[in-house]
Amino acid sequence: MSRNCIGCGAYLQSEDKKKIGYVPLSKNSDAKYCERCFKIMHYNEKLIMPLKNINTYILKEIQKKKYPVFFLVDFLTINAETIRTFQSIQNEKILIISKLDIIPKSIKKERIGSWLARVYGINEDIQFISTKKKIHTKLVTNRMIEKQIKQAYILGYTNSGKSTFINQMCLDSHLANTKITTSLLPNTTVDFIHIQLGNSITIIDSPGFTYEKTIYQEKEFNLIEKINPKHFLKPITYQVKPITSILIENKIRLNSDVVNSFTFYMSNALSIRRVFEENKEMRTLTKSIYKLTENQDVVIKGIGFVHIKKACHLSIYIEDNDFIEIRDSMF
Ligand SMILES: Nc1nc2c(ncn2[C@@H]2O[C@H](COP(=O)(O)OP(=O)(O)OP(=O)(O)O)[C@@H](O)[C@H]2O)c(=O)[nH]1
Ligand SMILES: [Mg+2]
Repeated sequence: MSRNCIGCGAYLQSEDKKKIGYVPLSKNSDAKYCERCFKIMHYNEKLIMPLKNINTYILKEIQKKKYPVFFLVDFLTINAETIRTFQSIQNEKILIISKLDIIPKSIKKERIGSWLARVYGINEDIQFISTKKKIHTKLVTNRMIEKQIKQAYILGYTNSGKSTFINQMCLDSHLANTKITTSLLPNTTVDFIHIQLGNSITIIDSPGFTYEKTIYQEKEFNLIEKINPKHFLKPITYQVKPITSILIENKIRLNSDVVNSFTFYMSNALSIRRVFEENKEMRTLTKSIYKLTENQDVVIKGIGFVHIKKACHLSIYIEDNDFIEIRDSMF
């Protein structure tokens, strides 16, 4: 009988250790979890399975069934790519801003809603949740009951908190005692997982959409962990002059041609420091110059954004321009 891992959704197999769903033959007959999930859960091992063409696979699958979609995006990963993916979904859908607990208290939810409509043209219903703080974790099940929906997908980019949210739904409902694997690293869930909450509701967890490119390499576990904030964000402001630049993790350098103010909205675990513009240590990065008007944000895809107060010519040194997006600020 074919079985899937209840932690990540992979089909359990004992043929290829390097592929998803592997479980040693000796354990195959009664295993519920694959070896990778077992190691992540019990030994906190850092195991990433790169998934090929996952975005296309997800979009194709959800089109077949047309079930409603609850799409999670956390505050720091609202960007043109994540929103484009949300907008490409034809199913009935709701945008959920997850990890509400990391959003600085100074930013009001209403402001985020109107800004999303203005900058990204989001006209759909938007909701906020925090699984960590147990805020609105019954939102999906309540909606489903109210609208008599029997099946729904939980979608979102990798690490947006889908599986953690579903595990909480199971705890809340007392109707399913299963535990999906969650972790700080990307691609934890590798296939769809159907969770039956009692007789009337099925929640479907999904593999996360992945970015076309990422600023970290596959094995930069330390950096990947730092990017994901564990607590609420403390925005940090730097007053800058043209002779100084700000360097983020030796990967991105920002320089303004006028005296300016940069406020960083990204994980406080990341290294952000001042360097002299003449410093040669970043020679390998490519420089591009952007003309910014007053109060714009520079988005660094997958990491967060920097609020730039004054109009300027902003030089950005980075490995690839695709990580950068300039947008009107919510401030
Ligand atoms: N601060 C905060 N962190 C959260 C919250 N929900 C989930 N996380 C963390 O976000 C990380 C990713 O969570 P997952 O549930 O594995 O994310 P996912 O969307 O299922 O990721 P994939 O399976 O890779 O697509 C984990 O380290 C979680 O602990 C939340 O409400 N607040
Ligand atoms: Mg998951």
